[in-house]
Amino acid sequence: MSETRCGTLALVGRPNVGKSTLLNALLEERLVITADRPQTTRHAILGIRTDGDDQLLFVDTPGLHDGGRRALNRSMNRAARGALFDVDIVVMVVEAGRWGPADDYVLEQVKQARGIPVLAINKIDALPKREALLPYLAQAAARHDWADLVPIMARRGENVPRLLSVLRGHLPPGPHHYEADALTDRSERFLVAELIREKLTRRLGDELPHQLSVEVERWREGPDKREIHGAIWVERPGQRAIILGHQGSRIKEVGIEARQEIERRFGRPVRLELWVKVRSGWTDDLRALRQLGYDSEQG
Ligand SMILES: Nc1nc2c(ncn2[C@@H]2O[C@H](COP(=O)(O)OP(=O)(O)OP(=O)(O)O)[C@@H](O)[C@H]2O)c(=O)[nH]1
Ligand SMILES: [Mg+2]
Repeated sequence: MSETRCGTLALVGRPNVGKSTLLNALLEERLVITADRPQTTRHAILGIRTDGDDQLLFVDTPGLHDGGRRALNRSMNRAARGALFDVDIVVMVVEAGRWGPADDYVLEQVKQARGIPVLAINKIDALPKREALLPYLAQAAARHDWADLVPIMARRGENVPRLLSVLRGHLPPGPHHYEADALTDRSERFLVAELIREKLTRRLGDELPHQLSVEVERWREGPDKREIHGAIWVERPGQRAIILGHQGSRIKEVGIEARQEIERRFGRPVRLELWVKVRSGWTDDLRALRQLGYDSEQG
C-alpha cells in the first residue's frame, strides 16, 4: 500500500510579486484574483491540489507590508502572518532582478517561521538581460538557508511544473484533508464577490480607491437564472462617482465582464445587479470590517 502525503504551503511575498498568479498556475485553475496593482489579495485563501498520493494545501496571502495603520491593512498583514507561521512549507515569492527593503521585511518573517523555506523567483521574463539571472540567484541564495530556489514565469506557467515537483518532494507523510477533486474551502458567494472586485480593480487602474470592498447581498437560484446582487462599498461620494463613470457606463462594463466570467466559471446563466454604496470610514471600523468578511482585531 502506498503512503499518502499532505502538507500546507504558504505563498508569501511583498505586494504585486505574483503570488496569486502563481497559485492559479500551480492549481491550473483561475481560483484567485490578480491585478497589476499592489494589495489585490485581502484574505488568506486556500487552494487545493491533489496528485495521486500527494495533496498540497496552498494558502495565497495578502502581500506583507510594513505600515498602513488602518484596520484593513492590519487585518491583511495578520492574515498573511497567520498563514505563514502554521505551514509546513513557506514559498517566498520575489521578482527576478529586484530585492528591496520590502523583500527584506518579508524575509524577516520567513526566518521566524518553522516551515521549510523555498524561494520562487518570478517574472524572469521581465529581466532586461537573461544573464542577470545567475548573479541574482547567487545573491538570493546567500540571504537565507533555502531548501530550494526556483526561477519561474507564473503568468505563462513556465517552470511551474518544476516548482511543483520540488514542493511535492518536501511534503510530510499524512492523510489527505480534502476530497481529491476539492479546489478550495471558499464559498461561491465569496469567489463571486472577489471576481467583481477584480474587474473593478482592473478597469479602474490608478483611479481605484483603496477603500473599496464588494459584498454579495443577495443570491437566489431562480428557475432559469441565478440572481446575484452585489454591493460595492466605498468611503466617499466622490469615489462612488468614479466607479459609476459617465452616465453609469463604467459600472455597466464591470457588471458585464463580471457576469460573463461568473457564468463561465459556475456554468449557470446569471442576472447580476451592482450597487455602489457609501459608508464613511469602513476601512478603519472593526465592526464594518467584520460584517464585510474581514477578520476582527480580536479574532
Ligand atoms: N511579467 C510578468 N508579470 C507577471 C508574472 N506573474 C505575474 N505577473 C503580473 O504581476 C502582477 C501582480 O500579480 P498578482 O498575482 O496579482 O500579485 P500578488 O503578489 O498576488 O499581489 P498582491 O495580492 O497585491 O500582494 C499582475 O499584473 C500579473 O499579471 C510573470 O511571470 N511575468
Ligand atoms: Mg495576490
